[in-house]
Amino acid sequence: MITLYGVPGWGSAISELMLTLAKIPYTFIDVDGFDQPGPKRELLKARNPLCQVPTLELENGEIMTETAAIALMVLDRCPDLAPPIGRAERQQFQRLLIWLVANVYPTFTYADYPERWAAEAPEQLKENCIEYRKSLYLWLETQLSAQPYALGREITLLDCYIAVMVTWGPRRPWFEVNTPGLVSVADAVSQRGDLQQVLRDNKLI
Ligand SMILES: N[C@@H](CCC(=O)N[C@@H](CS)C(=O)NCC(=O)O)C(=O)O
Repeated sequence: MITLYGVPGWGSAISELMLTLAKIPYTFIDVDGFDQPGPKRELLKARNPLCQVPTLELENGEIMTETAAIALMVLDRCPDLAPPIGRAERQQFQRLLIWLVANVYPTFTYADYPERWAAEAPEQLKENCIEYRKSLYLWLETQLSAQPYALGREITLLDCYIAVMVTWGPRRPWFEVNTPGLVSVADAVSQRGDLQQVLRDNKLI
């Protein structure tokens, strides 16, 4: 079985939603506190030199990290969780999947630990990253033209990002005012019966 190292509500929640949608069983190891020195950090660092969650240990003992790579792995096992090949929505799925991890996710890397990257002006870096992230979410909102999920009537792995990221900064009240489409997608995910337990475990509902 897959072992998933994570923290409830953090990026590991994105991969938990993906695995749950695909009905792939996993064991969750809570590494809360891993971003500070201590045994949890050592445990994670031995598996992932970047010391980030999610980190997965697969059935064959291999390590898998990066939510987008995890999404691709899940799609190998459960292709229905992306639009079918040949449809325009599939290209949009591919584009937005990589766009999220290439652009939005790094704003957390820098804003969550600004002192690592700008010891002289951490608050400025944090503020700039958060403003940039808002501009990214405003653009993402313009890409939504379907309902109830981001790419149409069927859920895709892209929706897992939206459901979790809407609970992070700049926080739900900002999303409600500025990106109601993203909130609507997150709410549609939250209402799914097959995700209730994992959503609760991650304090997403
Ligand atoms: N590119 C990675 C980013 C993962 C990531 O940044 N996770 C955050 C938690 S939500 C983390 O572990 N942060 C700790 C750190 O970067 O030191 C992915 O898509 O999985």
